[in-house]
Amino acid sequence: MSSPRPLFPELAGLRWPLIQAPMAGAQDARLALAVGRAGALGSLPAAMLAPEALARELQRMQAADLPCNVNFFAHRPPDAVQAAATDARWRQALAPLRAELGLDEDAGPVPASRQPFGPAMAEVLERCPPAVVSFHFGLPDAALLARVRALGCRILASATTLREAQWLQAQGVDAVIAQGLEAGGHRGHFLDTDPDQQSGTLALVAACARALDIAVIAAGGIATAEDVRAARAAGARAVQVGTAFLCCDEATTGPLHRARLLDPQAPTALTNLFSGGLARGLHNRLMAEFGPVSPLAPPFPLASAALAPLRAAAERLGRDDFTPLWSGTNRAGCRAVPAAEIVEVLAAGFLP
Ligand code: FMN
Repeated sequence: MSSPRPLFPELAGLRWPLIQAPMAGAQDARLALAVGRAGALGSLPAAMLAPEALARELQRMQAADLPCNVNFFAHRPPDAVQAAATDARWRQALAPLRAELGLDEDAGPVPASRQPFGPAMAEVLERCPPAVVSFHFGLPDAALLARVRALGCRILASATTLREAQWLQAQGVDAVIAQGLEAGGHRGHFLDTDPDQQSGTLALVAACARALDIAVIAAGGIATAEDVRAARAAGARAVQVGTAFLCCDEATTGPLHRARLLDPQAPTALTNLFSGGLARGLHNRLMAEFGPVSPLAPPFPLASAALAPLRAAAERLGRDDFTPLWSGTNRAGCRAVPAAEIVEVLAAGFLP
């Protein structure tokens, strides 16, 4: 049985053009290693890691001699004055919920948990360059991007519209991850931030494949071999899958989150409440209190800091009221099995 054409020659060792989506907060190198051993490309999400922690994770991948994709955010942090004002308003809005849980002391502002790619991370990559680097929320500035390119890493970036994909191609990325509205976690948008401007995965992949000269990777709602086949028929050279890996043995997804993912009836929505950025997750109490999208939430990534004590207190009581339950719309692939089994199911979509 012949393998499909590799996404890049450097990745010829991969059996499948299948990328396990980087999922900050839900995985570490253990999942990426399991996926790599099963013949697909494992990813290391770096947005919530300190540089030294990323270096340790990368060494685990390199010790196993497996290629990997290291993923960074490339957002522009909000200015300090705007941040302070919106943070104070958000804390005030959360005060009744804090009181309900007996958390009457507000700890006050804490540093943002998600940092954009910067010089310290570039140094880590220079010490142990990965095969692939991907960015979410656009790209870092030209000088930083040039440092990554100089290492010979293949560069991928998420696009939620054709316009974003064309902009990324013009900046010289090697492939575009076409992230449809079905996708779990944060929208990677950076030019077209209104979800009404965005489309489902298959329509976006088809538009990108027609208009671009570089490879298109489909992301969003892909959970079965049939979904893989549909993405390829629309023009995708590879697929990136997140939600289907969230319940597998090697993911670090918490028990409350896992339980909700395995409930086929649970609805998802796009919400800005948990970080300030629009992301798809399962409905929970916080979304019911404020509506999934609220002008009270401060800009990305500030909203999560004020929620952290509420989340921890509710989780101690066994409740997911304030936990971000990231999920795509398609949970047909979520199973509590080794990641290799998820890879095997998806890989069937690449067979003739
Ligand atoms: N994408 C990133 O580029 N970086 C991240 O750190 C990241 N974190 C995510 C965390 C979770 C729990 C999920 C479900 C998705 C995350 N994503 C992230 C989005 C994925 O890259 C991808 O677009 C999405 O998972 C594809 O849709 P699917 O979940 O339906 O497979």
